[in-house]
Amino acid sequence: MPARFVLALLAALAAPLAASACGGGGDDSAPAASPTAPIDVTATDFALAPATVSLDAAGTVTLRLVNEGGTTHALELEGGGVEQKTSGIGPGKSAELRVELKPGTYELYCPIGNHRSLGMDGQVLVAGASPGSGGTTTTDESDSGGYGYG
Ligand SMILES: [Cu+2]
Repeated sequence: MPARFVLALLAALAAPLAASACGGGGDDSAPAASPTAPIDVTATDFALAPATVSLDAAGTVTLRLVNEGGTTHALELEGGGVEQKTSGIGPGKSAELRVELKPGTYELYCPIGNHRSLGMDGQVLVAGASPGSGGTTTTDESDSGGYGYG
């Protein structure tokens, strides 16, 4: 098989994937969030960003905690029988938490000290779950039409 034909074939196979991943924008330089890509959660003193992570499908996801604070932080995910956490992550370091998620709402927080009560508190919404109790009580209709991954 000529090499040129193989390349064309690969391009044809890859095109639908690229189109669905970036919404047909035609720009493959911007990484689009997908269920298999790590989801970055940045820790600072004392907040998580984003505090709310919305996923449009259940499945296995990797949450990556990036510690941009000045003290040790960690990331814990809890809910629906799941409870997993990273070990303590020093300033400037990161760690990944691979979790199997079902549709629903999970708590996401820093389990170190009283960091959660200081503001390192959030949630993960899977497959269209509504924000649970304790979250911000917005009645924003803008989240009905899709999910912004920034
Ligand atoms: Cu912390």
